[in-house]
Amino acid sequence: MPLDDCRVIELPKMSDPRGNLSFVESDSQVPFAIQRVYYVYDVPGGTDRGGHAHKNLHQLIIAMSGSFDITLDDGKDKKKFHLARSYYGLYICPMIWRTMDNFSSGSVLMVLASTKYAEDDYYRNYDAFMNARLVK
Ligand code: T46
Repeated sequence: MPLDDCRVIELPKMSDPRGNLSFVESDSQVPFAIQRVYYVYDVPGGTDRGGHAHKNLHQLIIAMSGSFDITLDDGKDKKKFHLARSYYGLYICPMIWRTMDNFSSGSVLMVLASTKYAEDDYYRNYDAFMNARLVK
């Protein structure tokens, strides 16, 4: 799938003087059924994460707190996104190499994912990812 299929999705925001509320439902705000939620936190300053692609996984990444950058690469083009609001999510389709950096102090990166964890869904080697890209 091309990089253009990845996009920032604006989530519903129920604005309220008591505090705002946003929500995500399977096959509604996201184009997949959600099977897993995980989150990354306590990231030391200057750390890079990611450096892999998924064969079949669809994901939505939300900055629940703080901010960070995500760079997406489909083997041809690259695009960088800055996530800083919990009512925006970055949808990432399969076969996209991603790296995350520039985490602010106290940031929390949450991911809604279309499948349970499976290590064999990963390309953790860029050359292997590029070879697979060429045959797809
Ligand atoms: C991604 C980015 C945004 C599990 O056991 N279960 C899980 O659900 C996940 C996601 C990871 N793990 C294990 C696998 C590794 O031993 O946790 C360890 C750290 O995972 P990783 O180095 O892949 O973490 P990140 O932050 O580089 O990447 C993660 C996701 O793996 C990946 O799908 O897109 O967040």
